[in-house]
Amino acid sequence: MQEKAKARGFATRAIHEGYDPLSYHGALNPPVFLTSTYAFDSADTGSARFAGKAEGYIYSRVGNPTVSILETRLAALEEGEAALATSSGMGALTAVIWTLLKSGDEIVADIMLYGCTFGLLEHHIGRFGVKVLFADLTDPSKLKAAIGPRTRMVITETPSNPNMRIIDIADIAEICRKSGVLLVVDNTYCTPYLQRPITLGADIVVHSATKYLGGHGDLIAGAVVASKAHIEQFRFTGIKELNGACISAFDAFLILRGLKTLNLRMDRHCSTAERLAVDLEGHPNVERVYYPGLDSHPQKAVARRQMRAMGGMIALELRGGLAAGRAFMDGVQLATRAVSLGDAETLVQHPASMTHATYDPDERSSHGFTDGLIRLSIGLEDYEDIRADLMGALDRIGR
Ligand code: 7XF
Repeated sequence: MQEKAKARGFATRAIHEGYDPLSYHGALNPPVFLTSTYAFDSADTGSARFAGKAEGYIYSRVGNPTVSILETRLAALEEGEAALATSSGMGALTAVIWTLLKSGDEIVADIMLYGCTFGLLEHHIGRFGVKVLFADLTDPSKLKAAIGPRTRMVITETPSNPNMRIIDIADIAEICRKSGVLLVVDNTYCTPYLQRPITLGADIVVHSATKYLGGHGDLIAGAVVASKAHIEQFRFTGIKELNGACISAFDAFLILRGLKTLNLRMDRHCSTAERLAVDLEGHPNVERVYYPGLDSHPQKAVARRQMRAMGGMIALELRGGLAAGRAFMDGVQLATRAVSLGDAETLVQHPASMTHATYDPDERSSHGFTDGLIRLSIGLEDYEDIRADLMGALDRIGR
């Protein structure tokens, strides 16, 4: 299966992997199995399934045929052995952490993470006896220094939400491997079309499928891709008994639909963002643009090595800081003021007061992002229209 999956191109896998219409009455699209439970043909069958001695579905918290198709497809796209779909990106991450760690264990995490991932690690997981050290993973020597005898897991995103730092996955994977530590990479910003962390040495990939994988802003979901053995544990311990974060069959169907156009959408997000980053950098009211495709980005060489294209997310700081940023946000007319990302619509938000409000002001400065930072998720509208909207809002600041 893996060999066959790798032999086919990305788009072909995104459209076909894991589903044969002829096994479902010829239906071009997979059926949505809206069922919570499954009939056993005998008491013996039921107990054998519970004991893991017979194949077959038991209950939709641990498996559902529509969800299985999505899981097969995601594993093929990430080039991992297996996948688990979850009810949210946070559900994916907590299934991994709660399954693998116990009191006394340590995590090393990059200093810049999605706000609720940071909230979990900084404010909550300590209550369960798990210690978290934050290190700037753009510098691999800092990772080496942070790993100790109790470290079990390293967690990072690249590019980091919201300020687009790039972590060299192959480099830190090598350090993790030598130290016997698991590397977890949140691949939400890139999707497997732009970057495949497992092929670079990561052990576990997590996603918010709410974003580009679904692609249409109509669902909340997540996923984990890892070895078969890990996925079994995440399914039967993480989801079944620890967090219960199972995905609905209908959301799995919507993601399968979204995946059919993932490469086309990503190409468009990336090509528009690449042009807009240059335009924004040239505007007199812009202090700084964070986008790995720009020559001004400090880790552009690493980005070019590990990413197919530079993604659809841009962060920027305006001359005039927070007040200018707020005026810019209020000045857009086509872009939507909203959190989340990866949708057809261009979205604009203010991390310090929205997605990353879990970082207090001191944490924001020590973890390296400013109160004035504005984040853009570049949509699929015509480049000229997005450009006119963003440039118009920039022109109007302070007028
Ligand atoms: O649980 P979710 O599906 O919302 O996913 C959590 C999550 C995990 N990893 C990354 C890199 C994410 O960006 C997210 C969700 N981020 C949204 C955002 O940054 O706009 C959430 C809106 S508050």
